[in-house]
Amino acid sequence: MPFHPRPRRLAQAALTVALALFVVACGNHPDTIFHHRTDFNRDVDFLFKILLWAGGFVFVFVEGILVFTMFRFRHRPGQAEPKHVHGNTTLEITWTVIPLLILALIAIPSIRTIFKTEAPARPDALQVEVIGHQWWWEFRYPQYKVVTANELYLPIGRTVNFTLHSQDVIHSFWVPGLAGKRDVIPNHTNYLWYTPDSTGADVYNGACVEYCGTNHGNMRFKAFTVSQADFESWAKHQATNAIGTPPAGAPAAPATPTAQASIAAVPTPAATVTQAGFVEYPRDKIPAYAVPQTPLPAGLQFDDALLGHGDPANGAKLMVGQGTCLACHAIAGNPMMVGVVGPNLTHIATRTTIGAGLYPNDPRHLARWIKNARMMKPDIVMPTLGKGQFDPTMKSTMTMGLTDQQIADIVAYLETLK
Ligand code: HEC
Ligand SMILES: [Cu+2]
Repeated sequence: MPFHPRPRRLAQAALTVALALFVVACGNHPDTIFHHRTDFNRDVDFLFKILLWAGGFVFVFVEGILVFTMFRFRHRPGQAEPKHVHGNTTLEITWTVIPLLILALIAIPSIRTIFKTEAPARPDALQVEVIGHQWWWEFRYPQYKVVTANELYLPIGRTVNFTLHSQDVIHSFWVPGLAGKRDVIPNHTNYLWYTPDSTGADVYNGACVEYCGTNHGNMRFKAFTVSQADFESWAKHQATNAIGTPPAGAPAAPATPTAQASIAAVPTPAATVTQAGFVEYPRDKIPAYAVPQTPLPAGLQFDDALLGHGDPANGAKLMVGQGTCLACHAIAGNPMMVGVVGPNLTHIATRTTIGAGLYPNDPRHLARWIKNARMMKPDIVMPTLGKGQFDPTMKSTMTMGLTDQQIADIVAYLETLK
């Protein structure tokens, strides 16, 4: 039987697919760029609409003339060949001037928006340094002396000026719900500023959008927009040391303790004192779209019964000892923990995710992360540390390594770093 393509059926199917894509793309997805939650997105949206309408008008007009011509001047039986014409100055000027006007119409607001968004941020802006690492984000708030990772807090109504650097390769920084993307380039500083202005606190997903290696797709982050008061409170808290904060009334720790003395003084979980009210975005208010759903790798076992009974004091010791965590991680207040290779862990317990937005930050995930981070996120710098674990990057088995009990102790300690 010969094959008869059915153009009408095909056209119907194509239209359905196109409509479905349109609905998905323009729907109210939380990560859509069509949110108007910053001056930046509003300006870009204004441009987008001008382009859409101007382009739409040109399309309908040109196609209309085309279709009209096709029917009106089609060949009819017995018709003589029409007259051939060459050159028509009026027509040519007209069809040069009209596109010129359309381009001018587009260019003026485009250039205005480019100049506006490329201009330096207002001097009183909140400064946030963004440092891209393979494959996580470092965030620094120099005005508040805060260093954190993978989770941004932004005050509503205050302009934030991002200074973008990369530690290694080219990344790109994007929170679609808040503003456009901007490249994060080594040995070069880029800037991006905008003012979150949503009426309520909100959570946004961010991601790296410039291919940067194996885990490019696992280089995510979150942005929490909160009230200015909550932001101040959060920042004040983040600037404190979660460890060794003297309980109310206790004498302050010596300004420059010797390394040995401070390790001994480290594990005082009960002493985590929070003067500030707002410490983190309430976890029960985080919408589902901002909670990571990455499944745990099959074959990575951990004795979960140990969790919740770990010894934080021993965990703190392991981190600067056998665990080797000190080589890469910093915990403010512990002079031994000053590593800069990995994320700052000073207030790790106030973050909702680990591994750059890949997993929820809870004891189950933390324990497995410490046991075999490279199974959780391939080829990262953080080594496989669990005893007897196979390191998929080194292709070797850890004979020394940490036992589940030791890992449970470390988790217990990390959980105190509120
Ligand atoms: C050789 C360096 C290195 C060592 C040693 C190391 N880490 Fe890491 N760690 C990293 C890097 C790099 C990351 C970020 C990985 C990523 O998300 O791509 C990380 C991520 C983490 C995270 C998640 C942080 C976040 O905000 O996402 C935790 C928790 C963590 N490490 C704990 C530990 C503990 C506990 C130890 C010691 C038992 C340890 N690490 C040893 C390099 C290291
Ligand atoms: Cu990246």
